[in-house]
Amino acid sequence: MTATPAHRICPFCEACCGLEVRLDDQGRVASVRGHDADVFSAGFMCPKGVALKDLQDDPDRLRTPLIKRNGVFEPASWDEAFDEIERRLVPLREKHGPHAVAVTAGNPSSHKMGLMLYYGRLFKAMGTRNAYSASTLDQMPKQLSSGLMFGHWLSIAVPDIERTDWLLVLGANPVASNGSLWTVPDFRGKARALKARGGQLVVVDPRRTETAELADRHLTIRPGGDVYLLLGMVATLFEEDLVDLGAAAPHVTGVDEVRAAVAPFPAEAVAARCGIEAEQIRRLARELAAAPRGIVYGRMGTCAQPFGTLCSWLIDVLNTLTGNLDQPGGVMFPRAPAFQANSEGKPGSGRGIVTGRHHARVSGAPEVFGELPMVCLAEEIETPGDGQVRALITIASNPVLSAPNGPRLSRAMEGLEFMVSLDIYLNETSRHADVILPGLAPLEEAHYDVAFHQLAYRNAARFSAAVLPSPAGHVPEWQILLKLIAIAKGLGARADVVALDTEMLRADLAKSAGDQADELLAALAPLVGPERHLELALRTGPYGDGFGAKPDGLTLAKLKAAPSGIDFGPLQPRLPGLLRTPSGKVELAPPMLLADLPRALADLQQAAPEFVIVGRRQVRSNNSWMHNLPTLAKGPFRCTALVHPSDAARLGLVDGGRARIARGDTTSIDAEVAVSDEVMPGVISLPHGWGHGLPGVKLSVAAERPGVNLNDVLDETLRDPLSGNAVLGGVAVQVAAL
Ligand SMILES: Nc1nc2c(c(=O)[nH]1)N[C@H]1C(S)=C(S)[C@@H](COP(=O)(O)OP(=O)(O)OC[C@H]3O[C@@H](n4cnc5c(=O)[nH]c(N)nc54)[C@H](O)[C@@H]3O)O[C@H]1N2
Ligand SMILES: Nc1nc2c(c(=O)[nH]1)N[C@H]1C(S)=C(S)[C@@H](COP(=O)(O)OP(=O)(O)OC[C@H]3O[C@@H](n4cnc5c(=O)[nH]c(N)nc54)[C@H](O)[C@@H]3O)O[C@H]1N2
Ligand code: SF4
Ligand SMILES: [Mo]
Repeated sequence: MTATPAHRICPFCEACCGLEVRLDDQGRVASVRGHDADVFSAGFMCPKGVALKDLQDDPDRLRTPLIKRNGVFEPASWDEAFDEIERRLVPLREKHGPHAVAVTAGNPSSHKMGLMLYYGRLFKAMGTRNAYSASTLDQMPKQLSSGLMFGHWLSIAVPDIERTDWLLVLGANPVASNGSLWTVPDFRGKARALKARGGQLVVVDPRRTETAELADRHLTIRPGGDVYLLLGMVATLFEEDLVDLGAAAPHVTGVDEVRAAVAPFPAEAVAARCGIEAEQIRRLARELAAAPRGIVYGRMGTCAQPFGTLCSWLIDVLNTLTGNLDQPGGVMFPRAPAFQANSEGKPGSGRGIVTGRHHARVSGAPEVFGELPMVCLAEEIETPGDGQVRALITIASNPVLSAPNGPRLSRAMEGLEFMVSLDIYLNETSRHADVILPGLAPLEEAHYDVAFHQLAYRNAARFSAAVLPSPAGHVPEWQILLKLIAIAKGLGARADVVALDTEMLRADLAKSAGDQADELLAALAPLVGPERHLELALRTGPYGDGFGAKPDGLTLAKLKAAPSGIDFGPLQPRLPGLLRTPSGKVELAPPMLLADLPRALADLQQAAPEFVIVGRRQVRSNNSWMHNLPTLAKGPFRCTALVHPSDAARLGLVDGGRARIARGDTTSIDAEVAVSDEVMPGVISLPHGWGHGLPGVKLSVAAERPGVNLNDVLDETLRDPLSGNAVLGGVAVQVAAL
């Protein structure tokens, strides 16, 4: 075993734990553990981090490109694969135009530096309106509400958990998920510290989750009821004269509009619909207002529902109205060392954001943050006519399992003229591809977390060098993306992509730095690719050396010399400099959101569905793709449907038996039942990302216990109309014993 461990930021979830990797004498991974000295995660890790070893060693992980010939995948050289793509994609684009090629980017795209820094460039080079990502299965509502309120899609306020006194967690399960839109390794430890100093943790969730187990109080809520709970809380603040904006007051506009808008939603009017008594709703509002420092935090459960954007907005309205916006112990804006878009440009105001610059051809859904809703992809492929999608490029994306109505997407993909998957597995989605291009394993590449330091509980920077050498000739993902960019630009599959990268950067710099572009480019030499972007971002970032202007400032070399990372301290208030709204204020009452309230009021008059399904994240699982790693796959079967004992009795379901879960007459799945009062009556809970039993998939470990795909019974016609986000919970189903 090697004496000195290597350090690697875990690429699997948003917590970004610093890990310590030891190799054996043959250069194979011997052990993975938490890196105690890591300035950000202090030794914390979860079982998934250990699975880095399994991922490295997984014989099913693809090591060479595959080309499908006569329906059979054959290994191919990189040149053959890129040539094939050029041969088939170029004429297709010439004939049908750029919108005929759709591109999807999935979750791991934000966890690998090479993908994160280049997939947006591919979207742009393709010039297609058919750009899709996991964002519209996930967090687009929060990005939209934050963009409207603060002026930038990435100005997301995160809980300052270490200094708060009261934390309401709504529709999130950070003990299992390790946090989302909130980079917070060891949530459990931080929650315990909150309680130890006399603070309170309150959880609102249809299920008594691992996080609820830790809470001082757990309230169950009817799935989809959050918008009403939140409106009732905001209304209570006004009715009971509890509004006090504190230090943010001079920077906020729209308080009176919010007061008027929430008046039709007093706690008593919304209580039945969310299944929380009016007195409890009022109590939550009072406690938040009374806490010296308090926070409302919401995540997947509040985003992936028909009123996702309203929920996301109301959460920040509550934080703002109680003086907890941009204050220690409230929700605050990180200032990441690199790539933090809202640290760039003129501080204090900007252009704000817009949506609907174009619309989906079939549904008319508005473009949001440059993307169309993932739930619209299938119909864009199926529906003939001008602008029909005929080719697809998936980047670390498995929508057949991760998007509602996977079977429909599968059928649509079969009808494509051409499909390319950048993926490390032959799985439920990539099996439909004509060419699969595998990325390097995480340990074979350097990493800086581009995305998640922008959402972190504390300001810090870490860099991981590659732990293992990359196999000879393997093209790294940033170069794969550049190859596709070269093909899109007509430069051909054999283009020198490193030179292309330099030319693209030179063009960017000419826009941002004018005359100094060449000088900057020279200063960045000899770096290329992602590390060159990183060096530029660090040095021009908020802690950077400004290329010599601040000699003590940060450079990539300094970061590399600090294997445990560099800490920049707790979050600091950033108003008003952070704002990029045209008004230069926090827009508490964006017209687009107020205009959506009548829809909520109309829905309030409807009866809630009797029996609904929700998802369930589990510690040993990560979305759709880690069930092939033995260390995670072992143990009890986890793709079980939780039902409350009262529902089980009513429906004749027994623990360990099977249930048919159906939506209407056409779609159903059969799942193993686990009877438990963990879930509230009227709700069935099934994890997502399973269903590996499809033909043509090469996942030998996952295939042993494939589970069923929750998304097979979800409804792709449901979405939050503002953000386009899919509805992944609270969907009405019929359940029967088998
Ligand atoms: N019902 C329901 N559905 C959900 C959710 C839910 O809560 N309920 N959650 C949603 C959310 S939040 C998200 S983010 C999405 C996630 O859904 P997706 O964005 O589809 O992401 P994953 O399911 O993680 O699949 C990742 C894909 O990337 C591949 N991959 C893994 N590592 C690499 C790599 O290093 N390089 C490349 N090129 N490929 C790689 C995997 O093999 C897999 O094909 O699922 C969504 N779907
Ligand atoms: N172990 C593990 N970690 C992960 C992932 C994983 O798959 N496995 N995925 C990663 C990804 S991509 C993401 S986006 C994050 C997500 O991180 P979180 O949002 O923290 O994770 P979820 O478990 O989806 O939490 C959603 C919670 O909402 C509840 N819920 C469902 N419907 C409703 C509702 O209508 N109202 C309310 N109030 N609650 C509701 C569910 O019971 C669940 O407990 O996790 C990340 N981390
Ligand atoms: S919590 Fe997330 S980042 Fe940390 S070890 Fe687990 S998967 Fe990796
Ligand atoms: Mo996600």
